[in-house]
Amino acid sequence: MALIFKTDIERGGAWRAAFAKQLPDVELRLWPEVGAAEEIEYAVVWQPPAGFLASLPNLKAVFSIGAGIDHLLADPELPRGVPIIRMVEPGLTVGMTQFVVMACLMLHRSMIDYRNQQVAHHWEEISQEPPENRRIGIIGLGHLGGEAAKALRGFGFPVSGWSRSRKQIEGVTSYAGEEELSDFLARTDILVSLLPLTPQTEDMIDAKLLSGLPKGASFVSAGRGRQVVEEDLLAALDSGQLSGAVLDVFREEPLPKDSRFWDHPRVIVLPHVASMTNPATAVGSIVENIRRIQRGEAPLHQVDLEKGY
Ligand code: NDP
Ligand code: OXD
Repeated sequence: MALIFKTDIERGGAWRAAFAKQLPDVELRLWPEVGAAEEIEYAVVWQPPAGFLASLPNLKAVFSIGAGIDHLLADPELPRGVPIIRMVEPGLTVGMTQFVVMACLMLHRSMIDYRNQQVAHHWEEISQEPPENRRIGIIGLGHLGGEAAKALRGFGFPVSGWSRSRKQIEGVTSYAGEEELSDFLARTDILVSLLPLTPQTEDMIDAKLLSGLPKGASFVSAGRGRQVVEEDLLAALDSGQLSGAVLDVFREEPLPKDSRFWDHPRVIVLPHVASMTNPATAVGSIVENIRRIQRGEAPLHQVDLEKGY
């Protein structure tokens, strides 16, 4: 029995060490050293080449190294009968909570204005709203969104979230479904996107959605770039409908050198680093699922291919 993993070269060593410790009975192979394809039962991958997974005839599960699985669905030959498991692991969750808290605090505490003042060598105090006047809304109140929401509550912000199904998170107002989207937007001063990329969420953050926010609201983009109509976002920033944005994901990555986002005075650009899977903590989640599969039990966090996440 073998497990193949495909990750960036720098982190390959960390993955191998963590697997060797926790999964001694399984032979580890680091892509592109595939060896005998029929021996591979598990694949742990990020952006595998199209057709690679289909070339493994005895695959029992595919583990995404990231929370998003759009990189797998992009493969037209993805074997549909094999369970796809998205990444849910403590390191990735903590990292995203930190990122969302950091971005919301930067927007709440006028850090974009202070950065611009620093560039201009300008010293001026900006009046500060208390947290209870800054309503934060998380679009995509799933695993990562829910944990971030709880942390934001701790700072005294009124927090709400929007998802397909209703959530019960103490102190967090849950809005669900298309019919509640406009009410959710109307009470949101900082919108945080943590949606997965699906046909329904692609291009969802457009001029119409942004115009549903109160004038001067701000935006944190940490889901996927293709959810955002970038021209509409720029227009909202130019007109003052949005007062600022912290952007971690883009339609094209790396962000092209000539993108207007780089020099926009109301924008902070980050190179898709909101959170990363930590091999040391992720391997435990993968091993737990392999053991479940070996016992004939259903794996945790299996992707629903109909829903696309
Ligand atoms: P989950 O599947 O736990 O959460 C997704 C949430 O989005 C769910 O609440 C779901 O609703 C909601 N949702 C999906 N489609 C719709 C829709 N059409 N309308 C309304 N709500 C919808 O995923 P995670 O929280 O683990 O991850 C979310 C995303 O974050 C990932 O898919 C990835 O794209 C992104 N990500 C980005 C990172 C970065 O570094 N920038 C790092 C990690 C993740 P419901 O609960 O009702 O099903
Ligand atoms: C993820 C990511 O989906 O890093 O985990 O974007």
